Amino acid sequence: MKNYLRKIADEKRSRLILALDFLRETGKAAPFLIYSRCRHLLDDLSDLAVGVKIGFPLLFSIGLEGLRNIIEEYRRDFYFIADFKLSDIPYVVDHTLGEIRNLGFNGAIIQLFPTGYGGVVEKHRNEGLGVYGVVLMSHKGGRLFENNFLVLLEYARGLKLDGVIIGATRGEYISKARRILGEDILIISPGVGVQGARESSALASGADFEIVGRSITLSVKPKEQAKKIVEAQRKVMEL
Ligand code: NUP
Repeated sequence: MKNYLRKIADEKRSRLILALDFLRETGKAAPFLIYSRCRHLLDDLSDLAVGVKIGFPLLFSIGLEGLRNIIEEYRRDFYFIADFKLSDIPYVVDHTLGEIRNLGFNGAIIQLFPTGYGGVVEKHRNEGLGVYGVVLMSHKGGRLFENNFLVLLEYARGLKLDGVIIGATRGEYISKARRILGEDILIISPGVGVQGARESSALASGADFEIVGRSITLSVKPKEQAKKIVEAQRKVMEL
């Protein structure tokens, strides 16, 4: 499934994944208005963003049917990643990944620290769902992740995940992970913009994709913001 992500990335000459969490109207406007703002944003970014990452904020804004419709309408333009921070017993994660695939998502992010996910990951990867594991979060104070960085990374490698999540704010860890993982497993980095990492800095450290949310979605000029980020990425990656 990650081949589809790579294909779109090459076509668009971009490494930008949009975190579609909050819009300027979130919490103030009716679901149908948020839904229509999402569509406008995705239309605006269709040449710039490669993927769209969706989690609880958008689910609570537009509901499951809203998500299903957005994915159905834009599945030819974007790679859709579900980010529901799964960290339950394998049975429940297995069920949830199945529902995520039924909704039309191309990939899903799971937490790795519960471990015990070998069979579940293999099953869903075989059925065509990309699985990405959190190795090091982007926020300050993720001390337990830091202390267990190498253990989580080795676990991710053993699971043959499609990719790992390492915060863009943690450039030195991205470089370390790249050296250990080689080229087979993608490194996807959130934390660009509002959380402090500069656009393209994660790519320069060795990441494959950057996840950007609020600095685009809350901007009054989202397309210009996205363009600025993608142009910086093109320079670093010589796209
Ligand atoms: O370590 C992580 N940091 C992080 O910000 C793992 C994540 N999945 N995210 C997600 O990336 C977070 O849930 C949000 O959807 C996005 C970053 O958004 P923003 O800070 O650019 O608005």
